[in-house]
Amino acid sequence: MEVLTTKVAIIGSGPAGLLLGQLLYKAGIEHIIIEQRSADYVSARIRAGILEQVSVDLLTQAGVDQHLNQQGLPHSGIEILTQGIKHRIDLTALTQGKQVVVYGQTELTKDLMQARTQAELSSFYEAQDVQVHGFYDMPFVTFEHHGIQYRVNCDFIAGCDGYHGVCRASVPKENIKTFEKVYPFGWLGILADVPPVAEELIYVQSDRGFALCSMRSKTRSRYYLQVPLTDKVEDWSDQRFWDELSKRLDDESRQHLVTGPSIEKSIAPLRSFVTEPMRFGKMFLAGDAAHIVPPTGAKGLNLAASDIAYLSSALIEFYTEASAQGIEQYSEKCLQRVWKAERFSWWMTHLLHRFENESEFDLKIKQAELAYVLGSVAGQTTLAENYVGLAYEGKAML
Ligand code: FAS
Ligand code: PHB
Repeated sequence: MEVLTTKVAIIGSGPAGLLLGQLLYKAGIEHIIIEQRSADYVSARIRAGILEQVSVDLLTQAGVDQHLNQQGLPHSGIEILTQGIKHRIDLTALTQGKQVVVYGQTELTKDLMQARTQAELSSFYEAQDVQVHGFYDMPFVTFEHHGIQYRVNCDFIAGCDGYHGVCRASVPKENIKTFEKVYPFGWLGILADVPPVAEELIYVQSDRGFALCSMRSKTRSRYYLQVPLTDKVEDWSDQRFWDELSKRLDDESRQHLVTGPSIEKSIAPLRSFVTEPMRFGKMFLAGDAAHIVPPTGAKGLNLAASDIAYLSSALIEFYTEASAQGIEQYSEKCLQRVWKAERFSWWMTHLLHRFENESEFDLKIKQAELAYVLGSVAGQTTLAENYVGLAYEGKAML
């Protein structure tokens, strides 16, 4: 058994784990990342695409914004298509100058991994049988790597291991409460090297179901269709995808739609999920390990970033100012922002998707709600300020 010692053991090398590692490194705080998958697998995952301004600011603070500044696409508005008509939400005008940046999570992960390699920081990829122990008093992590058993003694464990990770699962049931809503449909996503159908994202509410027209660059597009949970990705040829997307679009967008072979196609289930609290003694949960949102509000990756803003700030404060205030407040501060993002993501999903058991009355009310939001400055403002990202509560990294 190889025994290692560090200050913070980070479980998971997704955006949350990598960003925490980068911020701790910048503050000179020793840590290790332990990841079950290979580095190639992690860096190839295709997921989110929208960064809130506060997330961009945090990445700048972490010193990994060079590629983002060159390749990221600032967007000052989004379109909502309903009943054949597109309504632009002027995000920047409605939020006193804020915007979002279109930048793929895949690129962000590569930027963080590259920074980590350049700094020659300690990461264990393809770690097997990762287990967390003693997190209420003397934390340590065990795992196997290339046939060698390891034990990592640490001051703190950061559970950045996603929804299916080991950290949350290791908390005694009596110490944790979870809240969950599973949606009766999924998102079929396609990535294709074709120019986007429009300059800005189009969120589509149609009788045939939700669709989303997004992008990764001016030559690479990302599209989603709401599909029944019973669908399998092999049920969907590229042609069937393009035909269905086209049916959900308005005439103008349909004419501009450029189709082509998919380079990735997958179906993601949709759920709302929150863990309370997010700290268990000397173990913290951050990102998808603690919460999941339906991607309709583009909040998943951004919530991981805000958790890490609080957690990195708390750990830096602990080691540089010998203060445990940030640590004590971590869970409460994160959950205030998490629940507001959960609400917004639930609201956008409810408003824009078709639900099987909706009555005609339900549909009329939903249409009236959407008409009010799109037709009122107050309604548009509430959508805009949530979409660009609410301010961080209290002291965070920024
Ligand atoms: P992640 O899940 O990204 O990373 C967790 C890491 O921990 C993984 O690398 C995993 O291999 C590792 N791990 C798990 N168990 C482990 C163990 N026992 N030991 C060691 N390592 C372990 N968000 C959006 O905003 N927009 C989107 O369009 C969008 N699409 C998505 C599509 C899919 C299919 C999924 C699953 C999520 C999507 N999300 C989207 C949300 C996504 O972007 C997450 O919010 C983001 O990846 C969160 O990052 P992490 O918290 O780091 O979790
Ligand atoms: C994406 O580009 O992957 C994306 C954009 C906005 C969303 C969800 C996903 O709300």
